[in-house]
Amino acid sequence: MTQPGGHPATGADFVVVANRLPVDKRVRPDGSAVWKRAPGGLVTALTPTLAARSGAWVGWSGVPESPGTDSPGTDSPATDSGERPVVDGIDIRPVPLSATEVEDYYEGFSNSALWPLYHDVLVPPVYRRDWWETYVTVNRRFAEAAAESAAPGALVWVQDYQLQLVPAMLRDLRPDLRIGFFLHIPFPPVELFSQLPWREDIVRGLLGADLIGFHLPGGAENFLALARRVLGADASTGPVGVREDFGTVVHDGRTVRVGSFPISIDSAEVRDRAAETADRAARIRAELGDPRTVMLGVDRLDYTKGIDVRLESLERLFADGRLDPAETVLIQLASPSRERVDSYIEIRNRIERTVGHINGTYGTVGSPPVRYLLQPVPRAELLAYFRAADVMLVTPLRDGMNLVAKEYLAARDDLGGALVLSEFTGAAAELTDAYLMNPYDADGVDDAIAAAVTDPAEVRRGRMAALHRQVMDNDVDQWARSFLDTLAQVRR
Ligand code: GDG
Repeated sequence: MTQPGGHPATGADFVVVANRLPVDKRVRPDGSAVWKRAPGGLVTALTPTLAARSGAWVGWSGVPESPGTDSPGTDSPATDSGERPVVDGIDIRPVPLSATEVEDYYEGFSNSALWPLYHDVLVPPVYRRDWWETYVTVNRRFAEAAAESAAPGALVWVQDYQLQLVPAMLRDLRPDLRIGFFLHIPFPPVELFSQLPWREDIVRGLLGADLIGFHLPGGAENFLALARRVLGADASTGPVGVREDFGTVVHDGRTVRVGSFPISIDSAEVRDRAAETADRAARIRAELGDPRTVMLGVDRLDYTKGIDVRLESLERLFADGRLDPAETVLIQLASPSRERVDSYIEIRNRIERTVGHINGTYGTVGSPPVRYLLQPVPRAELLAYFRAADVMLVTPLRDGMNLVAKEYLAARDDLGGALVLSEFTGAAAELTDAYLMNPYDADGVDDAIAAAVTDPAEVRRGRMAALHRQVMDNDVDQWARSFLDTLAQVRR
């Protein structure tokens, strides 16, 4: 017997659990739903694995359910007239969230407590018990949906900070599963993490996994120290199997592996699609009046991304006469994000004030030096901007990895351009030939940007050749394989 998804009634062999589904749900006026594939790095990376096995994806559609369908539990996980969608061979398992749950679990606990706590407390985290309680409720709903979706002995891969309780909840429900967890954002040191009133619950939640992955060895080390401190667990760093950068935690009679797996992008796809945008890239430069230097920033509008850092540096470089505003344009593409969270409203206001100030002071009526877009741009257009930019500015105050930096490098198989990169990104650990800088050191930021603009062409080209090769040699497929191969080795 098969379910609507075409998979055996016993479930899928490989299940991804993530806050968002890899598809967007559109509701037609007649109330019926259409699902559209939403392209993203994770789904691209996992599609071959999902298609090769019977794969399912558990996640939220991005549309809050109206009251009345609130908290339906997992007896009726399908939200569309009982029919579960299958998109590109992936069995889609929607987890419904009410509008209130989106506010408390997603905007509240995930993005107003965990996100700032894990990013160096750049803004003060807000710890509210009602948000925490909804986080627990929603994590349980995801765990139940995963338990229902998985075949006996299946591999389940849980993603990111919104779902840190799922591994332990899922293990309680289904001890037969092999469970992996990957954190896409930084993992903070014990001294910061200990602020969290529910710190023990989070550590126990994560330790339900067989394998916990971070981008960097530093995140893994922070977690080991935390497990030792908070639970008194036996946690040690050291090689496990063939991997050097691994540690283990012994908890509840099980050995949990902890390691680093730096994520990447579909490098060849980015390179090939970007190469097709040469005409559009030339037109972008022409539309700007063919300035000598085009600089580019591409970010979700987030206070972690240091958009203010690069704008303030540009202003100093103009004021000090190190860059000429008549010959320089900065394109800042900012996609709106978490727009109802206070700290996001504040950073947006700050950025827009600074853009206005720079343009008011250094622009002419026809040519403001900063071109700022507060809207997502289509993928092909984004790639054309990468090809048009002489200098890419990636200046976060803290970032788990930063895929934009890697996408820019993959897009530049012409070996043009230069990358200015914050040391406080995960990407900096691998991209050592970039113009690296400390975003807290104003002089250092100015010097790095000035060097990226003025260094001789052969120096810039040499750096770009090394960086482009680095990204081409380390793609997202390797990332996924390395995590899943390690997880598959876990023996019960
Ligand atoms: C989290 C971690 C980690 C951006 N604007 C547009 C657009 N984008 C795309 C980029 C890139 C993605 O969004 C952003 O990825 P990042 O990695 O830079 O940042 P986060 O969203 O914060 O991601 C981060 C990541 O997870 C993966 O583990 O690297 O550290 O914070 O792919 O290209 N895409 C389009 N239009 C835009 O305007 N089409």
